[in-house]
Amino acid sequence: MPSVKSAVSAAIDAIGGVSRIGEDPDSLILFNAAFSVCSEKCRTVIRETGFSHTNVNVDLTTMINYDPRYVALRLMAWDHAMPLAGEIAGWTGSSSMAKTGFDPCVVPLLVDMKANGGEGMVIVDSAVICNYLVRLAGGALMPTEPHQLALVQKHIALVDDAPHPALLYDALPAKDLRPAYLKHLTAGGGLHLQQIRKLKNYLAQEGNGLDSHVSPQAPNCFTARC
Ligand SMILES: N[C@@H](CCC(=O)N[C@@H](CS)C(=O)NCC(=O)O)C(=O)O
Repeated sequence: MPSVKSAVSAAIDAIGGVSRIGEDPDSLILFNAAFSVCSEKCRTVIRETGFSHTNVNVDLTTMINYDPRYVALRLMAWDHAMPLAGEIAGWTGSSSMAKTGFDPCVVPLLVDMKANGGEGMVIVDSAVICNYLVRLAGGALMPTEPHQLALVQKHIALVDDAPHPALLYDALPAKDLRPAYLKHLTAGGGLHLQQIRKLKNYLAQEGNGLDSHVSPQAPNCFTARC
């Protein structure tokens, strides 16, 4: 298994889009996408903490989030006890990791290079990342009064479980209910199908490094996605 540090370098080589913010930007690295609600939550919290960090802008429109070098980094946060996204029956439109499982291909993702005695730790899921950052900052962003705290937690859970806009369209192009100007952006077979094609191409590449995670029944598929 590669180190967190080398997995981060490989993912950054694949993605680019690096901005260094503050005086000590090497400890915290936030992989996220500009037009992603989950990413926006994490960007807001990290900004509020005032932590220096490296921001890695993952351009979802190019589907670079399916690159095996990013997926390999993300899989470092998977504890294998959690089902993969797609393995839990029933489509709800929610992208809550707790309810729908671990998705190896999405943003946001945080790396804390100082954690685990300097070995580094990969943290995924926006709610988990926000809670982690708040704790790292000493908790000051969270209320201590129990009812206030419960209210904040309720709001976090509501957002986490709300049907995700990106999941509300395109799985079946005929059910795409978006306005025409947005439909136009993903014309030609549906975003979902384009994503599956991109993923299959990556998985078919020699030495993609993901062999142990690929479905034995369908060798060019992730169990989770295809
Ligand atoms: N529960 C996850 C959801 C992550 C998620 O669905 N991310 C979306 C953007 S908000 C994504 O990366 N989509 C890209 C794709 O599915 O290819 C979280 O809160 O982090």
